[in-house]
Amino acid sequence: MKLSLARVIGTALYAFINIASAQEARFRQGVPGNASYDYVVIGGGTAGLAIAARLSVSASVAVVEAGGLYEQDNGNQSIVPWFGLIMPVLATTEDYPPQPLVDWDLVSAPIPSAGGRRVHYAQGKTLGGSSAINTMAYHRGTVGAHQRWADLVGDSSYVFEKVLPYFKKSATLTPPNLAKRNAPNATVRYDPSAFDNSLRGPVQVSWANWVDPAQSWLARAIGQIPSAEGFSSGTLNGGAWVPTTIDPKDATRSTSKSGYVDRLREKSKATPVIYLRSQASKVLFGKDKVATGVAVTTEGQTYVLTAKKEVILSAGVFHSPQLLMLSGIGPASTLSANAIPVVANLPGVGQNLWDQIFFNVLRRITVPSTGAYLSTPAQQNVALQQYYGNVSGPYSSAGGYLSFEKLPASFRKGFSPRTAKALSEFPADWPEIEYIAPGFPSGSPNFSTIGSVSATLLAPLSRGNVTISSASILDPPVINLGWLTDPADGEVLVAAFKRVRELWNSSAIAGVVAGPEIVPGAAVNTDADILNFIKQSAQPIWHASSTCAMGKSPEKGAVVDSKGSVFGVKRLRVVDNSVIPFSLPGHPQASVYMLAEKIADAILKGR
Ligand SMILES: Cc1cc2nc3c(=O)[nH]c(=O)nc-3n(C[C@H](O)[C@H](O)[C@H](O)COP(=O)(O)OP(=O)(O)OC[C@H]3O[C@@H](n4cnc5c(N)ncnc54)[C@H](O)[C@@H]3O)c2cc1C
Ligand SMILES: *[C@@H]1O[C@H](CO)[C@@H](O)[C@H](O)[C@H]1NC(C)=O
Ligand SMILES: *[C@@H]1O[C@H](CO)[C@@H](O)[C@H](O)[C@H]1NC(C)=O
Ligand SMILES: *[C@@H]1O[C@H](CO)[C@@H](O)[C@H](O)[C@H]1NC(C)=O
Ligand SMILES: *[C@@H]1O[C@H](CO)[C@@H](O)[C@H](O)[C@H]1NC(C)=O
Ligand SMILES: *[C@@H]1O[C@H](CO)[C@@H](O)[C@H](O)[C@H]1NC(C)=O
Ligand SMILES: *[C@@H]1O[C@H](CO)[C@@H](O)[C@H](O)[C@H]1NC(C)=O
Ligand SMILES: *[C@H]1O[C@@H](CO)[C@H](O)[C@@H](O)[C@@H]1NC(C)=O
Repeated sequence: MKLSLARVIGTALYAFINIASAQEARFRQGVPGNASYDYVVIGGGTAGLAIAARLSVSASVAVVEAGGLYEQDNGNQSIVPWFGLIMPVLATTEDYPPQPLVDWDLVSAPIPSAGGRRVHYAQGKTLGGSSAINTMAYHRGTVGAHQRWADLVGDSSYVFEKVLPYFKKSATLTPPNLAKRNAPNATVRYDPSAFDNSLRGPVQVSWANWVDPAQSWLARAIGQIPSAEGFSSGTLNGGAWVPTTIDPKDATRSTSKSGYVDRLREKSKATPVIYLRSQASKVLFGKDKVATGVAVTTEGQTYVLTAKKEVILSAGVFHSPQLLMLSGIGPASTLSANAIPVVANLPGVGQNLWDQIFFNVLRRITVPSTGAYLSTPAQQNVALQQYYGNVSGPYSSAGGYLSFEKLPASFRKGFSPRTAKALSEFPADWPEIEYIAPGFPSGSPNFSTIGSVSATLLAPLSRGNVTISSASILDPPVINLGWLTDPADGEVLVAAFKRVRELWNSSAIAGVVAGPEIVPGAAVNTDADILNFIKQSAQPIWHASSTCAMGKSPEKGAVVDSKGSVFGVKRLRVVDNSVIPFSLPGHPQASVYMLAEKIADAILKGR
């Protein structure tokens, strides 16, 4: 027994070391120094690697990525699904533990409307970007949200039916393995026609071979209406076990790097040249405001990557607007305040920051959660055998149960007429709230799990902004999250709080709930107290978006057109979550991949 365990671990360790040292040789690495390519992509993240890989089929492509390889720099934290839900980079308080090898260490400006707090906002700084540190939930937006996208940008190719081929092109779905899945009571529902595995989409999407028992109970409270088709067919209503970006072959995280670099490389010699640990400092322009290349610094050496066709900016929601401003594209007042010559006065750069926030209500439950199965070295050894020997067990899973709804009528009675009207302007199929219900080991002999039911605001009316404090790339972007600056958001979250308390009270879980509420506790009862609790405790779910919004015209705040091309200059696009004109309801990574596929296709077709 001991011997075989040692062998399992030994084999895993050997494999791990081998993977780490072989990684750098697995793709073409850029050598610092002036060079010329058809396309230069800034940011090897979620969107950046997807678009670079597709373009490299018929063009030379360079990717400039500030981070290194997460397989080396973050190891199991970024590879083993379970760690993806508990790793330190997810801390949101100002005194978070820094993880500089994989995170940008961004901390927001104080948020006066949310208790004056500063928030650590994780953003992947590694090849793969935020797809290498996210919590892996995979789903898509709604038909109504896509219609709104199409209407807002004046391009009917953004309706759900027209983007569906790009969702399909980016991802492969593996159905659940019911023989290995430990919980027959956690029925998976999905619509196979929402995927097309013959396209061999690089991102792997699957359901893990492990269900958290505590979540299987909490699911009963938050998912009274099960979703018939899962969340990838254009509806988000009711609850479902969400699929995750996990490769079912070995239960490892699937990222833009593992999908669009490692997998595609195996099929084709055409791969981008990747400059690791290299930071772009600005986009360079020639005459007629044509983007000609990118200034890059690698370990102190500064050089120019010339773009013969286009520069594509995919540095993410905070750094794409920063780089535009440093390059002379942004609000003229911000540029002149930082002595940056104006190339294009685009007032919308950095504005229109959408951010979804959530709060938790905690109670005791008597069913153990996943963490309880890993709380002793002996249990961890069993779980390691399940994971490495059988691709199963607690380490193999990150997935959970999600549910979505517009708040029921009984919770809307307190809304001001203004709030009610603002909410009525969202599409009919756009959920206002998402519920997630994980559990954590309690460490108490009296009950096994601290259960958390959270509500995330998916219809926020507050907007933040991103700006700069200097003309230097070495200074981080200044992030004003703007949470709860619109009073409607407070009204909706207070109503959602009461809804969460009701869900906790549901008879479906009464048998496993023990004792009174732990957080915030019964003393928090009036609307004012509830709102104060939310201001003091709200957290980001890391879905910030829309700071370089796509739209019809720069006068109305748009930064790029519906092909991602930046207004007022030539041969420069932005392609990442910053250009989606609003936060789609729910989790964005599937939509970011779709967008990269869609724009790559447009570029390849000469549009
Ligand atoms: C902790 C966390 C959890 C999340 N959970 C989920 C989830 O469960 N499901 C889901 O759908 N979404 C989730 N998201 C959101 C989703 O992962 C992101 O919205 C998405 O990955 C963003 O993709 P992007 O291409 O816009 O940016 P990114 O993937 O962040 O890519 C930007 C890249 O640009 C690089 N870069 C930036 N500046 C420079 C520069 N100057 N020079 C060179 N390189 C630069 C960065 O290092 C990075 O690699 C989560 C995000 C986080 C951070
Ligand atoms: C690299 O290109 C820049 C800009 O074109 C130029 O100023 C510089 O001299 C070049 N460096 C080398 C080593 O050729
Ligand atoms: C579901 O099944 C698992 C495994 O048998 C069990 O631990 C869990 O309590 C069950 N959940 C519910 C809601 O019955
Ligand atoms: C491996 O999975 C099978 C089901 O496919 C299960 O019967 C077996 O018990 C598992 N083994 C371990 C060690 O978990
Ligand atoms: C936990 O159980 C112990 C022993 O039964 C008891 O003394 C204690 O009050 C309990 N604590 C809580 C928080 O219920
Ligand atoms: C950004 O938002 C902050 C806080 O809401 C506001 O004070 C500031 O004027 C805004 N800055 C810019 C550049 O828009
Ligand atoms: C929850 O149930 C308790 C006990 O039945 C009741 O007193 C309380 O009002 C309920 N709370 C909510 C929010 O439904
Ligand atoms: C991941 O790291 C390697 C090398 O340190 C260990 O051998 C593995 O046991 C570990 N995996 C898990 C699931 O913790």
